[in-house]
This record gives sequence, structure tokens and C-alpha cells, in this order.
Amino acid sequence: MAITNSYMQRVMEQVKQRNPGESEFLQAVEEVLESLQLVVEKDPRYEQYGVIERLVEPERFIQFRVSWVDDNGKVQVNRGFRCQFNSAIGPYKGGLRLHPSVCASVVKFLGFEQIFKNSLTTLPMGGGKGGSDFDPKGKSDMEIMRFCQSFMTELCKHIGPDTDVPAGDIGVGGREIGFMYGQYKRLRNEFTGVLTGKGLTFGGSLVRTEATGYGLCYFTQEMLQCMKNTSFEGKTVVISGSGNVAIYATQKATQLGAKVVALSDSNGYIYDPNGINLDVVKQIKEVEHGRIKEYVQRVSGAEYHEGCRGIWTIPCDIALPCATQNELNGDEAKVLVQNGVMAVAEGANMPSTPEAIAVFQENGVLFGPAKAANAGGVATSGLEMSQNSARLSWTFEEVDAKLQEIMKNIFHNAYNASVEYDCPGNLVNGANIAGFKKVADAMIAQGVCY
Ligand code: NDP
Ligand code: 2IT
Repeated sequence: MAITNSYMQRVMEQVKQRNPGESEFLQAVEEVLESLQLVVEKDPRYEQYGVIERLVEPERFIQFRVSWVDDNGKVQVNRGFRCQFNSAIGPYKGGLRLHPSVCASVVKFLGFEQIFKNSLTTLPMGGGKGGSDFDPKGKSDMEIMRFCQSFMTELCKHIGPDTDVPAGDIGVGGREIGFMYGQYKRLRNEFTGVLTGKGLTFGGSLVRTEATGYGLCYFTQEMLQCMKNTSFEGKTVVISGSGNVAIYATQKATQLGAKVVALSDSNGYIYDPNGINLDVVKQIKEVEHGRIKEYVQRVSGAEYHEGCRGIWTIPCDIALPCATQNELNGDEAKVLVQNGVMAVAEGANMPSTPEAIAVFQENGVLFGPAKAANAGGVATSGLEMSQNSARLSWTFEEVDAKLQEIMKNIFHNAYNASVEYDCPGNLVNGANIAGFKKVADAMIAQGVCY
């Protein structure tokens, strides 16, 4: 689908001029504007109040120096970011990514997507994202700690439990959140819910660790049931990545009766025809912070292949990309289709290129876009914020039940929006539209400052 509406064309041109070379950000904006053409054509208020041109410009973008001292006593300098994209429906909320590829474009694409995702959860959270080009690979625990402390020493000036609440993303898990939380508390002398994904002994919520992967499977299960009258039971599943999202997607898909046969990291992928032994993966990744190829030394019958993209050549019924942006392109999508894939749901943010999405949609493959399918992580972060504010903690079963309910509702809200806007089953449009409306109406109600 191209942008044909003149208002949207004007806004897209302006976004290109203002953000030259920011390919990830432009890709994310273009997809959303394509979907929202359907909405602005029906309701002139959005153009009248300049909602779209405001929506594509971050409310605030902070970039800062992060200097820290490595184990050899050498000074290192990284670049830190926080993009506070939209606060129309709640405090900014979104993860922090530590990866060498982090730059303004990546932070802005993630922050932009987060606006709609957070709105879809139905919880009161605005959109934001941050991170650094720091590479955690090969760093000692003490180096990670010093980096996190230095990063938070600047970030703490811009966040707060009612202002902006960061969490994890690539390269940021419980260890990093703990170090950052400790530093925030030292600097502010406040014990507040300023970060989510905290340890269970200091305000963390049960199920947050599992939430994105579990939520992805709850969403996919609902999509399979409502749109193809089937389920995970007996299906073969391929999952890319082997981090937090991939691990807990593997666990839940397996519990729901599927066989997960492949996982990957940025170096290569493993194929285990007997079904992935998750205890082995958790030991390698969560305990030893090792590489996925070590799996084949511990499990007989499994294969390792160099190069992560080859994972899409493995025949499967369901594919769940859970690693990173643009990890699945149009040609790889065609191979999945030739091999009979029936559903694709995105655990990572923007893992499928626009060409890949078109291939899935043109071939009748169920497609669950990231904003909807991976919203379980931030939804459970929202539940962590509620528990922190109330100074109590819910049981695993309580949080899990709320997560299931939220993911089912996200599917139905996206599906219903696709029907209302004459593209039934197009969940890309449905999720963008359903997420947009609440934010847009709040922006209009709150007025423009003049
Ligand atoms: P982790 O850091 O736990 O794991 C990331 C995984 O993806 C690793 O296996 C990593 O391999 C792989 N990966 C990262 N970058 C690349 C790359 N450039 N090419 C190939 N593989 C890569 O992160 P998460 O599991 O938390 O995040 C995975 C995805 O899910 C991201 O897109 C994130 O934005 C998204 N997400 C995460 C949520 C969360 O709650 N954590 C919530 C919603 C979405 P390697 O070790 O080789 O780098
Ligand atoms: O992309 C995402 O939604 C996340 N990384 C989780 C954000 C959060 O605030 O829990």
C-alpha cells in the first residue's frame, strides 16, 4: 500500500526532510501513515488539528555522553539516548537498548512504535525509548555496572515514576535494570517505580521476565483460533533470536503443544528436529551469557549453521521473529511461504521488512505485527507500575491472567479496527488504527500550545 492521500504525502515528505538518512525511523513512520490514510479520510479533525504532523515529531529527544572506566583503567566514551516521543495518554514508557547499532534513527523508530503499542495495551502509558551504542558483549559484570551507573547518572535528570519509566530491551535484562535502579536510588534518595523489570525483591513484578514471549504466544493463539480455527497444538515453530523474548516464546509455545525446532543469535542458528531443550538454552544464555552454537555440544541430534538468516529456510507452520529489526526480508518470506508457513507473529520490533509483510499478506499468511503481538512485555511493565503505586504485589497467576486478557483484547481490537476500516484481517492496519485513535483524541482534547 502506497501513500496516496495528499495530507499524508505532505507529512511524509516533511519527515524525510527533517530526518535525513534515518532509514529505520522513516520505515516505521511510512507504514503507520499508510495505515492511517484510512482514518484521516473519514475524520477531518485529524488534519484540522495537525495531529499527524505533531505525532511524527518527538516531544523531546535527549542525547548525552556516557563515559566510564573499563577493567584496564582506560576511559571509554559511549553515546546515550532517550526519546520521549508522546505523553498524550500517560508518562513516557519504553525500553532501553544496549547494542552497537543504537543511533538516533533506531531510538526514534522504537519510540514511535511504542506510542501505538502502549495505547493498544489499554493501560495509561505514553511512548518512549532509549539506549546506548555500548556493546555489552565480552564485558565483565563490573564493566556493565560502571557503564549502567554512568548512564543513569545523566538519565536520572530526565525520568521519574510519573514522567518517564524505562525498562529492558536488547542487551538490558534484570542485571542491568538492577544496576541502573541502584544508581537512581542513590542519586535521588527515592524508592520509586522509576524502572520496570526490577528484581522481585525490590519492586519487580512476577511474569515480567516471561511477559513478552508469553504474550506473543497468547496473541498468536487467539489469532490462530479466531482466523483459522486452529491452535499451537501439533505445530512446528521456528523462533529467531535466543534472548529474553525468544526463550519465553519457546517455553509458552511448547506448553501450548507446539514443537519449537530452531533458535538463533547474530552468528548462526541451531536446528533441533526433536524440539528445543529449553533448560539447555537457558543455562547457556541466562546463566553463562554464552552463544547459541554451544547447544549442539550438549544436545545430540542438533545442528548448528553459521549465519543467522538461514533460519528462515527451515520448514515450519508458525514463524516468530524475536531478534531484531529487518531480520526477515521479502525473499526469506517467499521461502517461508513456499514451505507452507500459516502464521507469522513478531516478537521483535519491526523484524519483517515491508516487502516481507506484503509477501505474507498476499499469500494469506496470518500476520501479527509487532506493536500488537509483542505488547505483552510493556503491558506487564504497566502492571508492575500499578503494583508499585499501590505498594503491593500480585501472584504469578493474577498477573498471567491479566496478561492473557490484555493480549486477547489487543487481537480483537486490531481485528475489529481492520473490519471497520474495510481491510478485514489486515492486522497491520488494524493495530496502527486502534493504537492511534486513543492517542489522537487525547492530543486533540489537550489542545495545542500557542
Ligand atoms: P536480548 O538481548 O535478550 O536478545 C536479543 C537476541 O536477538 C539475541 O539472541 C541476539 O543475538 C539477537 N540479535 C540482536 N541483535 C541482532 C542483530 N543485529 N542480528 C541478529 N540477531 C540479533 O533482547 P530481547 O529478547 O529482549 O529483544 C529481542 C527483540 O524483542 C528486540 O527487537 C526487542 O526490541 C523486542 N522486544 C523486547 C521486549 C522485552 O520485554 N525484552 C518487549 C518487546 C519487544 P546476539 O546475542 O548475537 O546479539
Ligand atoms: O519494546 C518494548 O515494548 C520493550 N522493550 C518493553 C518496554 C517496557 O517498558 O517494558
